[in-house]
Amino acid sequence: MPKLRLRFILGLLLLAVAACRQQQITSADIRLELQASDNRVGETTLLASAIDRRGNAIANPGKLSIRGDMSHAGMIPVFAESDQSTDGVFSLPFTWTMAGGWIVEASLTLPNGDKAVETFSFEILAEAGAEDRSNIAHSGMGGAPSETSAVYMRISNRGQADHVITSAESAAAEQIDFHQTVVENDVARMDALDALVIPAGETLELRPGGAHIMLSRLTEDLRLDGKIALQLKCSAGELYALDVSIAHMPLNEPDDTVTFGDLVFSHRWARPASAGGMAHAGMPMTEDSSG
Ligand SMILES: [Cu+2]
Repeated sequence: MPKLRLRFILGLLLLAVAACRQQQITSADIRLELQASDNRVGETTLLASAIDRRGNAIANPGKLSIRGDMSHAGMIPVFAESDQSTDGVFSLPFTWTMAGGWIVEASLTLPNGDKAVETFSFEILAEAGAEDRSNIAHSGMGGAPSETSAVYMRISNRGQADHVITSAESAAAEQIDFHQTVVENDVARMDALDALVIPAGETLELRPGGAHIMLSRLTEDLRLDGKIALQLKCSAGELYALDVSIAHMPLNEPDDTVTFGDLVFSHRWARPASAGGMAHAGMPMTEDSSG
């Protein structure tokens, strides 16, 4: 039967393709594995390997880059990199800088230039005996990887009196808080701030690893290159309506300066995030999240 013969030839072809691929590994042939030696705040060793289709670690698979981000968006990412593996296992020193949910992205660049990228989530516990160091409620922090974001900006006070911003609102998030990242003994934690104070004649810079405006329980996706509206309220009762650009990192010299009385707002940006997660279930679709 010609049909059977055709199948036989196809089978041979597939075998030949598979044989070729084992010599020239591509990202489609492998999956990445990642383990941490310790899941408490502090130093750890990440063990990573590239596994072939038969379940074996591939020797010298290429160069591995690691990026660790906290689900809590105000934190500075932690990086690690290595092109040295032993019996196919990379061993990378890494630091969990804070307790909470982490997303670790492992990116392997193969010798042929192909990239294999996978993400892993970790739940990191506080150091032994230090469980109550953070005064932030962790309710919104452990869920889906990106259901929080943080807003950063510069606020300059050109006046003679201090200004105090007491609250913030946005249609993009159900909960908005002011946070301050504090690093103590090489370990970062979050403290809640009652208000943002801009002393007379000074500039307050909200930045990753410092003070920031935390957006929790997002109601819409914060898409790269998009904008959200944010309203800040001053202790004197004034409202400052601002737009905030969605970006991965600080924008260089943006032309977004807005002045309200003594206060000058500029360099406003927030990290991309998706509403996702359980909190979003049953929410009406917005124009932005329909795509
Ligand atoms: Cu925060």
